This record gives sequence, C-alpha cells and structure tokens, in this order.
Amino acid sequence: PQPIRLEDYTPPAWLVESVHLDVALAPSRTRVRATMRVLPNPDAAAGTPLTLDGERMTLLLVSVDGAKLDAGAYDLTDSSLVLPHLTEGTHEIVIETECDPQANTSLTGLYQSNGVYCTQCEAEGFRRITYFPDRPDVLAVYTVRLEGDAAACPVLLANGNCVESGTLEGGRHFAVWHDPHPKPSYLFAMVAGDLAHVSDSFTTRSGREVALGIYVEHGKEDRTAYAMDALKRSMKWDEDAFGREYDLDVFNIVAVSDFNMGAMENKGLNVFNDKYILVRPDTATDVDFANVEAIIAHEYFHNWSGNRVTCRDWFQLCLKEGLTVFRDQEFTSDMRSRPVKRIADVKTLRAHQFPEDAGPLAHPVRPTSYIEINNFYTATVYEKGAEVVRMLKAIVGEDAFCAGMDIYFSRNDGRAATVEDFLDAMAEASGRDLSQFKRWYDQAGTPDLVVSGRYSPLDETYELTVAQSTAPTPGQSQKAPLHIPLTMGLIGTDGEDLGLYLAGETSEDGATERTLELTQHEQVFTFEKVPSPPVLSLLRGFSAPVKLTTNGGEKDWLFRMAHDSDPCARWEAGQTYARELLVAVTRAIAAGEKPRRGTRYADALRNVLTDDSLEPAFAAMMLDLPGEAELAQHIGQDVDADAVHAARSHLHKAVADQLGDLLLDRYAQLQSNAAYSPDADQAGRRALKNACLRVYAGLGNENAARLAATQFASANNMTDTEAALATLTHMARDERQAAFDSFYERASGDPLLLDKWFSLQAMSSREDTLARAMELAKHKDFSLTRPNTVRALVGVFAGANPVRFHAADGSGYRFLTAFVRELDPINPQVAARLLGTLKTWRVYDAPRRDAARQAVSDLLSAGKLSEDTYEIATRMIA
Ligand code: BAL
Ligand code: ZN
Repeated sequence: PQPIRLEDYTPPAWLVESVHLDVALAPSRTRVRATMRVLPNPDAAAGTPLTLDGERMTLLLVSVDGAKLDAGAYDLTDSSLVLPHLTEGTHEIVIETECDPQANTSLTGLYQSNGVYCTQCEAEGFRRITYFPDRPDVLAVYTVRLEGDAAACPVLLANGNCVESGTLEGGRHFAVWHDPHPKPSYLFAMVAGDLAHVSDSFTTRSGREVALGIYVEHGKEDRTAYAMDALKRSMKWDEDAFGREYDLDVFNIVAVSDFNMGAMENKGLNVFNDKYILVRPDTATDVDFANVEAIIAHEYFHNWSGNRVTCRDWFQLCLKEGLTVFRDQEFTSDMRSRPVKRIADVKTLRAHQFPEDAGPLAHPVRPTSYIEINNFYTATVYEKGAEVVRMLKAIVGEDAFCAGMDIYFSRNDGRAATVEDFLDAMAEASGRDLSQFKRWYDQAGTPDLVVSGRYSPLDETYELTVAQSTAPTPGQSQKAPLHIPLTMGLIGTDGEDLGLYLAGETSEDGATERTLELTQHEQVFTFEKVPSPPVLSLLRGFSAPVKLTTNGGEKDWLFRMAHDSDPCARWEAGQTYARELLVAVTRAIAAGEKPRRGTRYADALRNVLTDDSLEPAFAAMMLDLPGEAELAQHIGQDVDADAVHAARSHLHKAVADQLGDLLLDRYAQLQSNAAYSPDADQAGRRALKNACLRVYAGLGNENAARLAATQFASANNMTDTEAALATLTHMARDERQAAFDSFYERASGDPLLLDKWFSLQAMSSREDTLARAMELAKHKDFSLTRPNTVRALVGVFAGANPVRFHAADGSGYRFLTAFVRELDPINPQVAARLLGTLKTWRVYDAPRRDAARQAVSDLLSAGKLSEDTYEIATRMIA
C-alpha cells in the first residue's frame, strides 16, 4: 500500500453543495439513492474529472442531470468511481448502491449492532454507504430520508432536525432529517432500530429550547440518568467557559453495544459505545461514571471544535482531537477536583503516550504520512495534542488564550481548518511569535529536561541550569529545541514558597510561582534574594509533557512529598522516589543482594495516610506505586519483566508490612453507609479506602484475602465490588474462585458486566493467566465481533498485565499475534489497535525482543493482512 503524505495535499477538484440520501433499510440489502449537486472547486485546478470514493458496495445506477450512464461512461474500481467526461459545470448526480449491513463486521460504514442499524463514518466510512468525495474538506448540506420496517425499526434517526415522517404500505414507515449546517461526510450518521428513548431538554443562553434524547436498548433506560445530566452540564459549561452555544433544535445520543471507538461526534446525533452511557451504581464504578461524564462532554464539545470548525485533512486530526481533549479535561477539572484530574491525566499520558513516543510507533502530534488513518487515533494525537494546547495557554496567558479561541472559532466557522489557522489565531491574540512552538506539532518524541540547581550563599542567588534534548524517533534523527513552559517554585526550609526574583528583570515581581520559557538547548536562570538553600519544585501542574531529571535526591523528594504547595509536583516527588527505589530493588534482586525495604518511603506514606487536610482522592494517588510498564520504560533497556514484577511486589509488601495496622484503620474509617453518589467527594473516599485495601493486600496473606472477600460479599456498589475482585484476582486462594464464580452468575446476560469479568481475570499476575486467557477466548460469552469484549480480554492482557504479556518465552506475544490474525479479517481497526499494545517490546531484554520480533514477522508472513494491521506490523519491527 502507498502512504498518503501531508505534503501532497491538494484542494478538492469538485465540491458538493447538497446531498439527498434516500435509504431503504434491509438487513442484508440496504439501498441508498444519493442525489448530489456537484460543481468544480474554483480554488482548484480546472478540468479534473469527477472522482468519487467508494468501496464494498454494489453499484446499481449512475445518472448525470437525469440521464442514466452506461457502464462504459464511468470507470469503476474497488475504491473509486470516476466520471471521465465530467470536467466542468454544475450537475445533479444520482447514484444508487446496495450494501449489506448485517455482514459488516468491520463496524465501519453502515452495520448492525444487536439488530440496530447504525453508522460509523469517521474517518472514511461514508464511502461504504455511497460514492462520494469522502474527505473532510468537502462540506455539504445533507437531507436524509430513512425508510424501514415499522416493527423492526420504530426509531429512525439522522443528523439535524426531523422535518417529516409518516407511515407507508406494507408495514413500513419513513422519516426525513435535514441538517442545515454544511458538514464533511465523516460527520454523517443514521440509526434505525427498536430502541427505548429517554428525553429531556436544555435551554441555551439565548433562550432556544433544545430537545435532548438518549436512545438505548429496551430495559436499559434506568442507566441513562447520569449521561443526560452530564450532557446538560456540558452544554452549559461550553457556553460559560468558551461562549459556545448549541445550534440545532435536537441533540440525540444513541448507545450501541458494538462500536470500534468510545463514541462519535456526528452532528446532532452522537453515537456512543454503550459502555460510556450506561451507568448505575450496581453496574458501574466511580471511574466508569467519570468516563461517561468526560466522554459525553468530549463529544458534545466537538460540536464546535470539530464540527463547526472542522479539519482540512486527516493530518490535522489533532486540531479537533487535541483541542477537544483539552476542553473536556478543563470541564472535568471544573466539575471535580482540578489537581486530581491533572494527576490522573499525567498518569494516562505517562502510561500510554510516553511509551508510544519512545517506541517504533512514535509519530508527531501532526503526522506527515499514513497508510491507514485509523491507526492515528492515538495517545499522541489526543493526549499529547491536548498537552500542546495546555502549554500554549501557559505561554500566551489566560486572557490571550481566550481571545485566541474566539478568533479561531469565528474566523474558521464553517471551514475546514489547519493547525496553522489555530496558531495564527493564538499569535494574533497574544502578539507572540509561535513559530518555534509549532515544532511541538511536527517533532515526535518526549523531550528530556536535565535540570541542576546551585545555591550561592555569598550573593544569595540560586542558579538553575536547564538542558533539553529529544532522542531520535523513526524518520527524525535530528531534533531541534522546543519552546517549553516550565512552571516552578522555590521552597524555603520552613516549607513555604519563596518569592521569585529573576536576575535581569526590572520588575520586582516576587510571585511564588512562575513559568520559565525554554527555547534553547541549554539555558541558565538566576534567582536573586534567596536567603537560604531552597528546595526546587519543578514542572508544577505538569506544565509540559517532558521527562525530568534533577540533581535532587531522597531528601528533596521526602521534603516535597510533605511540603510542595503544588499537588502535581508533590505527587510527582513521591513517584520519583518510588521509581528510584524500585529501580534499586530491581537491580538488587538481579544481583542476588538484599533489597531495600523502603522504610523512609513508607514513613512518608504514613504521613499521607494520617494527614486529614489532604483530599482523599489525592491521598489515594500518593499511595499508588508506579506501574510495571512505567518502570520498564524508565529503565529503558534490557528489561526483565519478571525482575520488575518481583521488585514491585517486594516494595508493595514492604510498605504493607510497615503500614499494616494504619491501613486497616483507615480502611475501616472510610467505610460509609451513605447512599451511593458518584460525586467526586464520595468517589475520592472510596478511592482511598480501596487503595488501603490494595496496599494491604501486598501482604498476600489470609487476612488480606478475607478482607477482600468480605468487601466483595457486602459491597453495595460496583466500585467496591470491582476493587475487591481486582485484589483477589492476583491471589491463589479459594476466596478468589468463589468471588469470580458469584460475579459471573450476577453478570449473566449483561455484556458490560461480563466484560468486567473478563478483564479482571486478564489482569491477574498469577502464573496461569495466559492459560486462563486462552480458555476465556473460547468461552461462550466471548465474541470476536464485540470490540468491548475483545479489549476486555486480549486488550487488558496485553496492555495491562506486563509480567504475563512480556513472558520471557514469548508466549504472551504469540497469543496476541495469533489473536490478531484471527480478528483481522473480521475487524481490521480493532485488530491493528490490539497489535499496537506490543509497541514497548524494544525496552525488554534480548530473549523477549527476539520473541516479539519473531511473532510480528510470523504474522506478516502468514498471509494477507488488512492495511490497518499491515501498517502497524511493519512499523513495529522496522
Ligand atoms: N472523533 C472520534 C471520536 C472522538 O474522538 O470523539
Ligand atoms: Zn474526539
């Protein structure tokens, strides 16, 4: 397959003014009649024949201006329809096609999920519904007439507002939807089926009433209240925080069980993976509730950042995704705890994006080439893309950022924009030169910052030397310095922040926190009026997605774990300390020496547990040791996954030994009889209680098993149930089997609960987990056609169980690649994404590396793969 390159972008030769789709739904033979008004693009080269994208359909008819074309009058290939004689003028084109939704297991285009017709068009699914210039810079006004069996499909939905509906002969009926906002084809959606409906309404700030609907499978209506509430809060927040109002009379959401992504922002008709809609205290955890809130918000916010202002081409994906993730992160920060949200986002970035940036799949936030764009819905485009927006805000300041957003939205409304358009708006609003900052979009890899501080008692100055570098990534051997905002403070011996006076600045600032701007390979900053040697607090609020090394040590980390006024930096001090301890323990174990017990570290955690001034959710995060995958990344080469696991278990047990009674006390204190609420306060207390359970279970003894089993038996909410199972799953005790059997009984007939049952087993560090995962892959409740279940079992095993996935004999890798091979013909997108979990293989030791390379090579040579999986496999071992 030929890669598509950013540098080859050319404007579309033809534009589409309007599209009328007439869709006659039938499970295996759905007919689509598309009537389009097309005209040459005045901004493109003239005289180009009309070329339409299309695949996996049967073409029944083509006509131009009312005259049917003979087969000789057009060129039809597997992926396009060309009308060679049509090179100028405005025309009405009619195309009739037929497709087979029932057989469509790729879940792209029009398909059926549990008998419900639904569509997924981003990125290039519309070309499976009709022949069309299926690219994001062709915006058209859509009218859709859906016709279906009234009994099988009482609900008929598409984008926009419903303008007509009625009954037809033969038990059929129809509905006509019109969306007045021109949109690219990737935002098209239609849904039809027998669905239950929950309704509500929202009045916009200008007084317009919007009808809100959530459609779910019958019997699941009682799991939609939180999603509806989150939607209304999102609509209000976008008005308050960004001045963005909703623009249609209707906003509908449909939850389906088979969905490749988390959700999709189709104009006025969001389609969701039901995992991110359906929550009830007894079926969903606090984290599930928080995810629903965040994803509802994310998709809603796309109405402006993505839909009203869309992307010129798929290379600009970060323009809508990075910005929208930033917006949903801000929303959650306002709804819940800002510091806790920030730390959670840093954990996600470190767990998913840093490894991507350090491995064979590394790519810039704005990639420059792809074979299959679906492979670029990545942590780099989304999460690092959001970090770039956050840094921009830190550099230009709050006011200029808001002004820049207003310019961006108003100037590009109804347009397909680029990263340059976004940066131009910010540069104009701030008066700043952002040309160096733009490198964040173009240069892959996580920058390393090496910082050293030196105090001079004679002149009471503190000198900070900061060096930045970025390791080479695939296709980018040379890296230029980036424009990095580094937020910092200096802490005095009394634990209070010092006033900051930067040498060379005329204003007597004295603020206790400031953002330094790094632009060179190395820079020195001198602070004056520093009365005594300070403790350096860097990267406050995690102001940039970088890896930081300082000349501080255990003393500094302990001090900052107790005193840093910035929660993010305080948490990071604990993480840095734990990481260094774990590396030392890993080395000691490998050398056959007695490993450290981490006594001072445990003492610092004791202080966390007894400090009532800390938010419980924050304290829970402080108790969390860095994960094994993160440690492997930190060690960076020749990693023995067994040694890392042993080291983490050792420290875990050492902490549990030292804090045992206190953990039990806190655990008991945090029990509550209050009625369940998913709010951040209650969720935070549960998080701390379950962190106490988890840490205590590091002992692995009878007491710990009993405690978890008792919690499982008495829990009145899924958060506590899942936490008990997540503790028991690693144990080789009878309590484990009994709890999992009982949970399975309860989960029967409920796919979302069964997925929890699969994933809680797949994450087990027990030695028999691979064998169990193989068994589960043949279980009657497992299905290759359900992406959620595939992710719950194989995704969790490969992505969240490092010690078993990275088994030295390569068995974990072979399980994954064999599975990918089986799944690839069924659902290439999900297969490729699963294969991506192997992206960290290069940091492991030689036997593991050899096994991983071999497994991917075997996959490549075993037969034809989809373009999705082929691209990931080849990049993986390039
Ligand atoms: N646009 C794909 C799903 C999402 O990021 O919202
Ligand atoms: Zn998105």
